[in-house]
Amino acid sequence: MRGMTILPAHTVETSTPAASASLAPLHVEYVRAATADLLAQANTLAVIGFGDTAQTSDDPRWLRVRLDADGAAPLEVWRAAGPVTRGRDGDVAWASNGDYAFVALEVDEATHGGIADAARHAYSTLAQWLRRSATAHFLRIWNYLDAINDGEGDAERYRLFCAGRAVGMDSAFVDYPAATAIGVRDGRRVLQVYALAARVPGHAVENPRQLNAWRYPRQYGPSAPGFARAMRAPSSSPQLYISGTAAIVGHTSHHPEDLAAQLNETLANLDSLLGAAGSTSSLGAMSPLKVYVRHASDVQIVRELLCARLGDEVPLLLLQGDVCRRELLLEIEGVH
Ligand code: 3EB
Repeated sequence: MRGMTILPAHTVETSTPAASASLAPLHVEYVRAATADLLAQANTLAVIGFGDTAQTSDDPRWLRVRLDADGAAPLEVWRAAGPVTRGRDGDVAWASNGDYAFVALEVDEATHGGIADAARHAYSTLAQWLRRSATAHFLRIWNYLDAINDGEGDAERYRLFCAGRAVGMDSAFVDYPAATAIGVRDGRRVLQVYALAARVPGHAVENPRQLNAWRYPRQYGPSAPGFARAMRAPSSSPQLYISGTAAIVGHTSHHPEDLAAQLNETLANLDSLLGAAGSTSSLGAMSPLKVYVRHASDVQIVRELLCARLGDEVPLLLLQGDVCRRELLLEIEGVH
């Protein structure tokens, strides 16, 4: 978003949880259950399925992400305190309990002349929806697009996506939210964007080991990616939404082609991020992590290495997905 007037208010955030914190925390977990049973619960804000799960629903709270897991994936469920209302406004599927909202939409690239304009359209549509809602503040956004690394140089699809996203972000984005952008490989040129928003703004957190992504130098593309390394929720107990985190130190990818070294660097980045967020606990049973692994053949070894480093308590969801820089073999996100 270089050259634009909207800049995040925060740089490196090191303070303890803010006094404005006020919402009951959202509950995020991976479960093995029937979609219909989860959706039957009045406080269910979203249910996300992965890969070619047989489960499906017309409910706006249901979303399928087109990434395969190692074996049958659990469902990701978001639960709010108190009853959730839901609906569709045009292409936007939404659900809200008044404090938090889940919003999702899919944009066909062909109807927008490509990935850049599809991203612009997705972001301006979501921003417009949020502005009219009780939950105007983005906390966390996920972006899934086909063939993310196709195209050379500034014509790479990820860079085009970043350019369109930068245009589509408007005043709804006072701070950049935490985010994920991952490539799917099913040949469907449909951009999928979904988000968590809140009635009260969160606090963006940056990572002292990493350059703020929105300050990445020109070599990574004409539009720097607009996201924060993490977002502290405005919740009554501390909750951190961690962006996709990879083996980037400063702005440079480290250990190209070395899976184990990238994993260690990524874990060092996560440690540093938790420190910057003022977190007093390490990753554990209450820290569901999602791990994107570029090569299906690496998934099992990544699971083993992670269990060895983090213990068996941390809920892990491993997905085969393409990270936005070709040399990066894995990326980890999560809630803590
Ligand atoms: C990185 O640190 C790795 O463009 O929204 C991670 C999380 C990454 C979010 C995004 C990109 C995005 O730059 C890539």
